[in-house]
Amino acid sequence: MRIKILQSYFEMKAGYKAASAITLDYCERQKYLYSLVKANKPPDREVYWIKCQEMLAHLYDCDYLLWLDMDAFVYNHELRIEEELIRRSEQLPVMMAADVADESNRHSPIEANTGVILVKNCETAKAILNEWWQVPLVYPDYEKYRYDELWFDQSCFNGVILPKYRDSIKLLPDYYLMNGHYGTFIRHLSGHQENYTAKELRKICERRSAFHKYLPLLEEG
Ligand SMILES: [Mn+2]
Repeated sequence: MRIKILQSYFEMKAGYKAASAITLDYCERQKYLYSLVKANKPPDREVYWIKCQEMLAHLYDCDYLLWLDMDAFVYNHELRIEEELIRRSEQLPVMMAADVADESNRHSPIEANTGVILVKNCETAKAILNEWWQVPLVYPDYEKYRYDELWFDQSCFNGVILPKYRDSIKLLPDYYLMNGHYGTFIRHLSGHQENYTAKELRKICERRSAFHKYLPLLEEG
């Protein structure tokens, strides 16, 4: 089984170099493919939307594709995607975690967080990604999410795609496996404050000897 992790950035913000270096090391250790793509801003919407297009473009040389936002990284390098994620996905085309950052920030436990997405290379998954991209073009109520209305792609996913494809999407209530600030396998350091990702990542790297080697990447900003 071929597995690929995909990350994409528009601007290399503080913390992103370290987050991607950590995930690249994980992929080399586990013999997974890894792609880090410099994104172009789409002509008709904010850059957050590129995940739909980038995932579609990468579903050609792998059986499963794992999208990680740039503020996400693999925390536990011993765990394997086949065992921890794919086995839990029940063969469904898409698996995501509930939109919970931690137990004091349970944003929307019955909806999905789009920062970490496991996609099976199949026609239904491609249809989901295509339709997700089309949501603000097809549904007038969602047109505003192309630009400055939070949370862009995630609002469109939860408003239209999740209800429509409910039987094809595994939504993990135990979000902390593949998402959240304290994720046991994958962590997603989503936050509003300036440089939240870099600050939190520095704390994590300082506390774990195996992650000390990434501290210089955090000094560079
Ligand atoms: Mn994120």
